[in-house]
Amino acid sequence: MTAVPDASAARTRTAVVTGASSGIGAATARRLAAEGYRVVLAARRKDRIEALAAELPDAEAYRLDVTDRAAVDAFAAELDARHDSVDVLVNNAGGALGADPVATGDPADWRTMYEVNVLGVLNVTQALLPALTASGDGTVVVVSSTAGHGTYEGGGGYVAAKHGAHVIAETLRLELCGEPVRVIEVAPGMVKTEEFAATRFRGDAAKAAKVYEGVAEPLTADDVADTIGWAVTRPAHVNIDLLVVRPRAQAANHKVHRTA
Ligand code: 8X3
Repeated sequence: MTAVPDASAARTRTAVVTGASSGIGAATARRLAAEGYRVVLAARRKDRIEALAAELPDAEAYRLDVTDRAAVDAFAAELDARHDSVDVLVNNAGGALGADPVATGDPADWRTMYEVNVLGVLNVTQALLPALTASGDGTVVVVSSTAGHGTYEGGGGYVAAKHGAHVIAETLRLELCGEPVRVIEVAPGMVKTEEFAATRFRGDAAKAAKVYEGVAEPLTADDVADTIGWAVTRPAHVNIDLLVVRPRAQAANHKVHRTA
């Protein structure tokens, strides 16, 4: 594995990972811990992140709903009060609800997806930006999706929200040009995690399984964490603007090779 940039410096570098209770978030927390970061695991399910934190050499769990701005501000204030540095923020919390056509999609689902995938990223990024800037070498990662770069039938609200996450990354990078903060967007395609499709289809295991049916090797959470770990550990002057990662069997969101 590659070394954390400026690994010769005495201080330990800290990475905050949202949505760290499972899937890509948990895998990213493990990966950054392996790279030598102190990891702050943030998620709604405290039992899960506490269990993961206990496995890692230097980690702590913080119960956080990224859509709750007051809670996010309190989180940032607590890190600040402890004089904790924040060197890396991985905005991973997000998800899909439903796969209905635009004609029949539930506006409540669209709102929820906008809140977590867009306003969640905005909340945590705004709250931690002063600390990231003060670190002198900060990195903001936005885990978007290939759904942030193209659309597909039934994608509806999720595609709209992930386009929003992509726009945050693009705009923030422009606005921070000249500041010591990189903005990296990682856009995964089909990733088989225990929860993404199950959540999207509200626990309907058959519908969730259909997403990956006949796909020999969808990406795993570790595959995506590997790309995040790589991008974050490039030298400070190297900004990986956008990293799109898909399984070989998926040439586009609507073009997936499936065996019979
Ligand atoms: C997940 C990719 O194709 O399910 O972010 O929208 S997709």
